[in-house]
Amino acid sequence: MKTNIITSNLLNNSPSKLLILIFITIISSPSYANESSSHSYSIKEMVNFGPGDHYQHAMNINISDFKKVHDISRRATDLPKPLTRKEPKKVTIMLEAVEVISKIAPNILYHYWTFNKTVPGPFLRVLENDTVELTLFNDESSSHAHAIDLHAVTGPGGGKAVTEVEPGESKTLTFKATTPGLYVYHCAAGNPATHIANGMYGMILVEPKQGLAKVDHEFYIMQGEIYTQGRLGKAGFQKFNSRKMLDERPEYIIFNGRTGALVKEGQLNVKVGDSVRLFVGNAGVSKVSSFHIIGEIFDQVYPEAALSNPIKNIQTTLIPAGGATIVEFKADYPGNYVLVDHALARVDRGAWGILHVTGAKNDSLYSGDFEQNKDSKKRQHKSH
Ligand SMILES: [Cu+2]
Repeated sequence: MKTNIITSNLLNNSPSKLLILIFITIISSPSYANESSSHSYSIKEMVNFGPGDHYQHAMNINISDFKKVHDISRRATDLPKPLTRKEPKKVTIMLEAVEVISKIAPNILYHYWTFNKTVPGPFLRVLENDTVELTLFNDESSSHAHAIDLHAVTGPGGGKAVTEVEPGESKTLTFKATTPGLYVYHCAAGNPATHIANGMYGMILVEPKQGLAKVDHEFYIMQGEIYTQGRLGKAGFQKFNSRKMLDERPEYIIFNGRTGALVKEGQLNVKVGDSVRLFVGNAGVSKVSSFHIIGEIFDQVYPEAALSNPIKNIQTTLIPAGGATIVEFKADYPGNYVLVDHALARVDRGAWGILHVTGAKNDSLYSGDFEQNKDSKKRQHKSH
């Protein structure tokens, strides 16, 4: 590693820096795949060509300095009702940047950075042409400055340029919500990727003047990634690993902040015959999501959450990193339907949830012997 430091210093003035760096990386690349060698390199040796130093975020924090949050996830049902007014007005929004300790999974703790102590942050809902006055306060206990970039904003940094706040400070952004759609917002202070990976994201819906069609249920879902020092499932407090983030290798890919957030008490409950609308965002910070519900066809999808051109009868829809989609369908048959990113190995990293449908069966739509199917599975397992 010493050679690596010396050579890196020499390289700073060399025109062929990049080529030599690639060579050095190949011959001396530390392996984080092996847990025991994860400290074989100094994180500060990592090169950075962008604004904000990602490696400065692998810090030693004192867990007791931060608030504890029992459940980091924001419920999928936790969003404002459709707006009833038709005229734009001035809307005031307060958001708090708060760093907390909470659980990725039982026994796995993480230092989350949040808007309002949940992941995702609050679902914001305004009307086309509203003037939004958004104040961001950064809690005194924060280890970093924070800021907000809303994709619904036209202007420098999407709001970041006027909202970067040190711990204990607050600042206000005023913007006009000119364009209907569903937009991601996220922290953009320092090294934005790090702030997003740590949980600072949410969505804002700018409703069109005429509103959206009435449905029986609306839900709020956001996919995110967590880059922990320990491998998937490793218990205890897990530090952020910026090297894994640079390599785009998250250990956890999750819906609504943690594993299991949309399961059991967090599941989406509807009845046969109900119309359903999902607002689904992808915080990234690296992966594109292939959003799908197993056993359901989306009647209508607003690709990339633009409200202009919905398309019909879609199986799986793409959600870019830092993008969103709106899907609508009717629940036709009772049972459990699994929400996934159809890059299906990600299910094992946490990217799944349950849509639970109750009501009468319709044999003409679907039939078979559920019980017998279970038995035959058991037999198969025995024979192995
Ligand atoms: Cu931040």
